[in-house]
Amino acid sequence: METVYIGLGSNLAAPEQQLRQALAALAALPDSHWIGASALYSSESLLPGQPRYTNAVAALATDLAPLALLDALQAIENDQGRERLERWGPRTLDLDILLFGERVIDEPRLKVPHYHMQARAFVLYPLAELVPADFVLADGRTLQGLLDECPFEGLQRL
Ligand code: ROI
Repeated sequence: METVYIGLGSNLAAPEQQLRQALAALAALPDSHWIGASALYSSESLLPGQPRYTNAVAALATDLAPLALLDALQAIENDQGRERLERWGPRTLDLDILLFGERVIDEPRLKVPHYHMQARAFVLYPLAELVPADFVLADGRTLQGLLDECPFEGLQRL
């Protein structure tokens, strides 16, 4: 089994409820075991003019292959009414594979570690609740190093 970290985000249709429903769906994924989830965090959208986001990170142990996990996450997004209208648009639910064990994955549908995670407080601070303080990413960077570059400012722990 590999340990995977999944970023959750929502800024439409009762975001806290969307995240709680999604966490329950993640806990029920086949061939996987629940490890835990961070608190929920609220922050402004990185793109102006959108509602605030609620974000969290979940940890699972899984025997699913990366693309099978991605398919399962997209099915959960779709179940919760995700409509893919515009890239970066507001969404009922976004599920991103942040880290997949130690793997570096570079496929058209899936890049891991997730592209933007290194600079996003709403990913790094929840992730830091789930991993040891000396956690090292597949590319050698430490989580602490990323946190040092990424102010907590603007993030509200719910
Ligand atoms: N902003 C926040 N705070 N949280 C998100 O999950 C998020 N996701 C996005 C954009 C629009 C970039 N901004 C975000 O895709």
